[in-house]
Amino acid sequence: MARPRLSTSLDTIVVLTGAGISKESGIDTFRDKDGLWSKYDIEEVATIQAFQRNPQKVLDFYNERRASFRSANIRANAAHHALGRLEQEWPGEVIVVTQNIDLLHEEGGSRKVLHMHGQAGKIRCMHCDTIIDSEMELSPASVCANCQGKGGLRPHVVWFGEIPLHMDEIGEALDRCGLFMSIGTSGMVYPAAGFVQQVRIGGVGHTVELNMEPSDGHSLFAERHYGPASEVVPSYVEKILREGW
Ligand code: BV8
Repeated sequence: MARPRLSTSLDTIVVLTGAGISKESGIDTFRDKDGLWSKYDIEEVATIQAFQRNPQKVLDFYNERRASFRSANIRANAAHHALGRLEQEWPGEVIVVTQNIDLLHEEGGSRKVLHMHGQAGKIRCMHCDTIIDSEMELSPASVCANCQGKGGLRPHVVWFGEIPLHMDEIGEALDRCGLFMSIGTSGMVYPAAGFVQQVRIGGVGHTVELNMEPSDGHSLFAERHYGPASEVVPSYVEKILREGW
């Protein structure tokens, strides 16, 4: 494994996060033993085909998750706040690329957040492409306030088979970052799971995995620390602010 080069304060840091960073905030992950995909079938609730086949079932799945994110006891944890501190105190740019659809990074103080799989708090009309913040309960009978179209309102999330958001900006950041951190993701879903490879092949960055357990792509990372995000993330942020990587 190549020795990581010394960081410079001009380095851009890219942080990829997945459901594991929000687990300690009370949001279910997908693939842990009690995770969402142990209760729901991806093909039934998280594809465009599922929405076309049975929109009510898909909308009920997201209505329930959207409502759960709004409950008062879902708060940013120490890992989210540590990344907010990193953005405030690191002299270079810090970009959080999250697969998560919650707003806990923003609550933790991160300002540059790219939600590549969309956001639970937004809805999109498939007739006029309007995207708005909305807490409304969605149904196939819901009417778009912009175009008055019916049956086209969906959560603004990226389903399997759909192209993730902000891919050009993410790719450019991966190629120039000095540090790529991957936090709380199983490394099972592409293209996010392939970002570490892109940094190793096309970029110059040092690669670090911070997770509860080794992810699918753990061997691709130059440095790995395991444990709950609320512990490993603050201590790793402390280390890079003190001495770089
Ligand atoms: C696409 C919707 C084409 C919102 C989600 C190769 C290349 C490209 C595509 C593919 C490919 N192979 C297969 C594909 C297709 C597919 C795919 O990857 N399938 C998988 C199942 C094999 N990908 C797609 O369809 C994507 N689109 O490819 O378009 C394209 C692409 C690029 C350019 C042009 C064209 C679209 C994928 C997006 C699907 N939508 N979510 C929502 O409902 O939330 S994905 C869903 O999985 C969530 O977004 C979730 O975040 C994501 C990944 O899961 P994780 O976040 O990693 O969560 P998981 O539960 O799996 O793991 C949690 C981890 O945390 C575990 O490791 C655990 O140990 C750890 N953990 C737990 N507790 C803690 C912890 N860590 C720290 N502390 C703790 N306390």
